[in-house]
Amino acid sequence: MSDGSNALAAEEGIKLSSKNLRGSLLEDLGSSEPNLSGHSEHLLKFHGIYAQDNRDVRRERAQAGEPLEHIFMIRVAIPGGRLSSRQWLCLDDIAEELADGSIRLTTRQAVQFHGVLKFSLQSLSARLHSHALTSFAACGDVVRNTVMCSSLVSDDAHTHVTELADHIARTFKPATQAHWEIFVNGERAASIETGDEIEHSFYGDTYLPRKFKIAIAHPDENCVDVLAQDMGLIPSVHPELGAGYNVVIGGGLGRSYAQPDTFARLATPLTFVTPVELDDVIRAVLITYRDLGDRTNRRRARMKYLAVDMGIERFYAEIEQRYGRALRAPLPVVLTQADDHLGWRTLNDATLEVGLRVGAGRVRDDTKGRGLRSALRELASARALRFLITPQQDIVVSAIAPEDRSFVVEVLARHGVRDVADLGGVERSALACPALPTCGQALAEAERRLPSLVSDLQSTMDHTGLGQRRLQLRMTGCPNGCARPAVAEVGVVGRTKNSYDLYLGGGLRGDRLATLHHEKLKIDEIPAVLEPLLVRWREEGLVDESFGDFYVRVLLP
Ligand code: SRM
Ligand code: SF4
Repeated sequence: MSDGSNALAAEEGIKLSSKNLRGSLLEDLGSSEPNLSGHSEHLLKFHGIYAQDNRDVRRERAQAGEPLEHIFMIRVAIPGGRLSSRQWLCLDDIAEELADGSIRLTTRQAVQFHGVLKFSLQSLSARLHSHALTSFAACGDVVRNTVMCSSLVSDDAHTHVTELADHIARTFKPATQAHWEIFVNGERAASIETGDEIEHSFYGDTYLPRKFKIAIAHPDENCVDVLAQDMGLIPSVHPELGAGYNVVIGGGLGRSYAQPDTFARLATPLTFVTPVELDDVIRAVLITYRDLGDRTNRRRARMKYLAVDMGIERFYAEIEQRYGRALRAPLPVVLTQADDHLGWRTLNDATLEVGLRVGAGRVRDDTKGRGLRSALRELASARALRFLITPQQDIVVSAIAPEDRSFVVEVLARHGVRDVADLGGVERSALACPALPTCGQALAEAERRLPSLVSDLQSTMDHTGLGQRRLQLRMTGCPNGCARPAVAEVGVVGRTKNSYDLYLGGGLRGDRLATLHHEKLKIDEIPAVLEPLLVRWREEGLVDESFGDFYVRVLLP
């Protein structure tokens, strides 16, 4: 809800006066200051860049009267998470030379660099550009990186959707040339005129009220958490119209403790579309959101609130009006499971791929020159492969010739990359957001505390006799929910510096929200709270029943 004043959020004015996302970014980037002005920081997000500071040293710096340690995070939008060997090597070089030495795979199949200095932002962007990569529109009030099941990307059987994430990225990217002027050429390219007629797209001058997320699910599995999205596309076959997409809309997981009328919501079915109708339906939904979404309160500006506040029927009628035709009824949405894409698999064209676990998405070495980062670098240097980032922060190395299997196995083993068979049942699917020290919104640790929580929970599983049964754990440093704890079997959500809320009962199909089970637990208390529930799962659970399903069937009060 707005505060009643209906005053536009300050960010709306910044967008409006930004000259198509330029503002004074070029001047600010050229100054000798290590940071940028507030207005520029907001605009920077549209270019995929977040101004941050190293929160580990905040206090000691303040005590010493020193300024913040200003650093930047750059998010590279990678539709469907698909990269070539050359692109992977480019990312690896950047991590080494311009960032903190790590490549951070995200829950939306993008890549983040942390710890970048202001003076490196333009050269980093130019390097991305030279490898057909960009951070533009990875953040900001626009269509974000489109997520797509990695099996859809690599399977021949799904060639009709293989290019869809790229297509959506191209079609719904803002038209402005600002990014290329400011970050790639350094100055306005001579051939570029800045007339509105060239730069104007359906976004208009103030873009969307907030971010907008699209995912394309596999028809048979839900690794993308399709119902957590503003818009989900599920490839489906209509009995009369043939192949197309079942469209769901209005999902989103973020909440705010400060604002009790914020909530997580699963997307609801809108319509079935044929491939030729798809762009028009996406555009109609975006325009409805653009025109009617809340621009006064950014905490309540996501499309899910518009859908709920307006009422689904009226909201759908508004979309239909902008679409200009009646929307067809959707097909039933049935989600059965989520594949983690780990381990070896043979593709239809007889090439191979191997999915590798990446703890909290952080690709780095254990020691200099040895570890996952070096292993992937060696593979990318030696062969023309495909690297697919998954929505579980993992990586699939694909397009491996059958005769290269032993080479890949040898490289991975030499660098100590663990085989999927050696992963524990908790570790295998655990996710965490970056949280401290980079995220400005973090209330508590997440990524850095994940390994010890995984290990403690695995011990609990072991001594309760559950051993390697799967338990899906997702941890975040605040309720924004970046690692999607709101749909996890076990969601651990930062509440204060030293406490977490425990959510239980989401599931592997991603079709159910988890329920708040216990508030303000210290992290060390979590295994003990879970233990009696796990014992009952072992004793009373049905054959192959997951913990999330058991919790909802038996334990939920
Ligand atoms: Fe997120 C904000 C990291 C996926 C909901 N998210 C942030 C910021 C940029 C913090 C900030 O605003 O200052 C985090 C950067 C921290 C850092 O130091 O890197 C951040 N979000 C991430 C990533 C990297 C988590 C990860 O471990 O992979 C994911 C990057 C996605 C990408 O590549 O585009 C990421 N964020 C998500 C998801 C999951 C998803 O999209 O599938 C969600 C929940 C779904 C949703 O959007 O509802 C999510 N992030 C948020 C929110 C809450 C938004 C809301 O309106 O409810 C914020 C806060 C905000 O936007 O103001 C946020
Ligand atoms: Fe930051 Fe919160 Fe997202 Fe974690 S969930 S990255 S703490 S905004």
